[in-house]
Amino acid sequence: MKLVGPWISGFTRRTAITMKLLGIPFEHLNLNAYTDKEEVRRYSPMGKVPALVLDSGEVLIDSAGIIDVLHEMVGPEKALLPQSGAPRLRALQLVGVGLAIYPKLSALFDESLRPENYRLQSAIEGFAEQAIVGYKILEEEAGDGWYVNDTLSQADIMAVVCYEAAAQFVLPDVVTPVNFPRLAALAERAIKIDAFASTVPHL
Ligand SMILES: N[C@@H](CCC(=O)N[C@@H](CS)C(=O)NCC(=O)O)C(=O)O
Repeated sequence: MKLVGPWISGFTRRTAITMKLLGIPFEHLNLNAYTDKEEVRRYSPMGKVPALVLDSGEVLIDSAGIIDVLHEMVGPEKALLPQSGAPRLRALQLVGVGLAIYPKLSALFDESLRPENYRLQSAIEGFAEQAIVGYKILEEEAGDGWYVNDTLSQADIMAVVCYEAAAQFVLPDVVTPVNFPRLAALAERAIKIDAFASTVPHL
């Protein structure tokens, strides 16, 4: 299988972390949706990443659907999501918060690329405010271990992906270990694991 997209795409990174944790081998095609448009479109006609090219040649886009298929490949026992009930609901709630944060980071990053007098300050403030509400939820819900049943799940993966992208690139003055100590500790626990350490994002 081939995974198309760069680690700076949080959606691609969470997919890659999932594949590595599940022991599903893949070839990484480090193609950026914005700077490698033509090449990305060879695999993903709409230019979206991540795209997973299956061994059959079929292509799947959207990290949620891709991860669903990956979980199905390994079966519910190994899936990085509790199988049912309250733990599953909690994991999906937290993943939902992360999935809502990340596009705000992308929007903030896009705004930062505009010449200063073309930036819309109200939009920048709005995106940041929404993202920070999300980080506060993830911070409040974090403990000393992993989020759900102290077993690493999709909730931890998405929270770490969101924390690192903001802390390193998009909101480095706000999303700090001082303001979000539990998220910072979660990220520290995660980075000791190869799936996280080997997918560190670079601009
Ligand atoms: N919901 C999608 C979002 C994927 C997404 O927005 N990817 C961005 C890069 S992080 C992208 O492909 N941007 C290019 C574009 O939208 O044209 C997912 O979870 O995979």
